[in-house]
Amino acid sequence: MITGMQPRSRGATQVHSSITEDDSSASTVTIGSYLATRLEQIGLKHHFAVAGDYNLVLLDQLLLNENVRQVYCCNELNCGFAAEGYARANGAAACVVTYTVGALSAFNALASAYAESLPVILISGSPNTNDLGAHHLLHHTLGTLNFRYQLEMARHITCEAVAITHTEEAPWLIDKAIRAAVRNRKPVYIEIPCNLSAALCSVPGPRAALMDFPESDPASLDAAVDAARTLLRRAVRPILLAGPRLRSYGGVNAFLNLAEAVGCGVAIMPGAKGFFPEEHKQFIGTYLGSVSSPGCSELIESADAVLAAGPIFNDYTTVGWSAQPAVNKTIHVDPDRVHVAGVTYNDVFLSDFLAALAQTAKNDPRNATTVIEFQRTRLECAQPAMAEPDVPLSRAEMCRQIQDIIDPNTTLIVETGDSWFNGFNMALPDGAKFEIEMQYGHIGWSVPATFGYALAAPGRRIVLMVGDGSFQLTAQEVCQMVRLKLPVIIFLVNNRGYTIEVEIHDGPYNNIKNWDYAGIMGVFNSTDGDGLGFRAATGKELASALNEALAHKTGPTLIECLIERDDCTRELMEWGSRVAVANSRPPQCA
Ligand code: DPX
Ligand code: MG
Repeated sequence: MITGMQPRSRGATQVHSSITEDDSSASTVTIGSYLATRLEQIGLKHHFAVAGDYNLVLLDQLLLNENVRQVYCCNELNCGFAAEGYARANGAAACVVTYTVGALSAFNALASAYAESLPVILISGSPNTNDLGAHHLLHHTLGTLNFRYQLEMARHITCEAVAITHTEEAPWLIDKAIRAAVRNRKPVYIEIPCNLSAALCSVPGPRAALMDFPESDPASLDAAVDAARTLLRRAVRPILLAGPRLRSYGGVNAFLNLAEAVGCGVAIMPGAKGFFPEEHKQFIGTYLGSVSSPGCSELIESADAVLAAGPIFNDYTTVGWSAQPAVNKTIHVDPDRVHVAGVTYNDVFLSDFLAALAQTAKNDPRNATTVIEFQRTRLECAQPAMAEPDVPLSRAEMCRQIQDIIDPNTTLIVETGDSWFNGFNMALPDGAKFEIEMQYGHIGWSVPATFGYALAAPGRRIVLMVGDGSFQLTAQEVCQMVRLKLPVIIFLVNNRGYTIEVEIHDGPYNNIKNWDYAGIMGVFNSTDGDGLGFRAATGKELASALNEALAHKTGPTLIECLIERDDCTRELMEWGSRVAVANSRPPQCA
């Protein structure tokens, strides 16, 4: 997979490609073929697509490259989310849609990729270049003569948006966009007119040109490392906190090295679950203010130095602005700058900073105070007891059984809703992974994202926890898991409504129409699919469905878990009430 912001040499060698860099036997290729080669060069084995007449020739061109397989989605929102999920496992992704009717739906998923720092390349077909100056009204547009609006809209949700209008410019513009995505770990947009996809342009150059990561400013890096080292050395009770941006910006390994060099307690933010081994002796839990895992928030809040690597402190993660380490004791490591006790060091990249600080910290005495305190004060949580097999299924029993199937090869994907909190409480053995879309929080994200992730990680056991309300947004993408025979296990939590919203602010709008979720698999199977659907109303039924799911390798298994509407986590209730208070603050007088 591709990882972000690696030093120059490492970044270039991590890409897998079957392409030889100096294959210059032909001097021209089609623009579509150029694009396909570039996608292959940055490590993609698949791209996602929904067909439309503005992109059909482009899709033909992309099909000619057999190393980057074309995968279809039911709609463009799902197509974008499938790519977003693929990028989580593979490091980058691409999706191809048609003009406006397709692209505007995909924009929502592209915004998710922006918020979650994932390099997703959205490619949209667009009108024939001859129509631009010919005063032609075109289908799939706003019915005006303006064909620039899509590009302009894309600029707000990408780090680079380009529209190809001439063949000669195509290589430069395609490279400009792809390089920006790879460097910045953000989505980009490329618009290709329908009559240019098969037009000729120059052959692609070496892939290294796409992977030239910028380096930190040496003086700024040294100053930031010195300041951070001083703060950590002076601290009696230092803590390290892993944040959600750590992986995107290539800092996971350096963070582990730093943690071991400093020797202190290490917590994770919920969006960083899986970025630090939970079985590590320095691990002290998940920090989420008053709903942190036992013993964790007390240590963070009483620490005198907190190094937060790639954190996102928003209203949700600070639990309605009630929990955030004080600036004067925080080393806040952003993707491209570092703040030490309120002083900002610009042009310092996260992976460079963590690696340099780890190297320096090895020369300092280790400080295990917060680890020792955690071990002294932690509450030993009792393993939840198995429920009576025939009593109605509870959330706790559902989670107990899901926990049992999480092995080192599992990726647990959790959707917005109480599935977040159920997921936070799961213990991850070393090797297990966790995916969450906590910054953007678009319900329905998880179904197509799981589809994309499963394609990119074929050897892993993929487990999804998704609520009924979320599932109703993007349910049809399960049919693509059926189509490609992906053995994903889906726990569909049917609590008859938007329970998280019930906890924040209840009303009739939180009730949803019930579906026959288990039965939906028959619809998707039709005559040729092999998905399984089960409904579990008791622990015994869940255990039996789970056994079938684990043995089933030729398609997804959906297990509808029937839960009482108000059977939610304690953490959701506490978090929901605090977020509700923050949301309802009256306007401040000037
Ligand atoms: C909404 C949310 O059933 O989960 O566990 O029952 O809450 P829980 P469900 O999937 O319901 C989800 C629901 C309606 N959020 O509780 S979290 C508002 C919302 C959003 N994204 C979009 N629309 C509305 N987050 C696209
Ligand atoms: Mg629900």
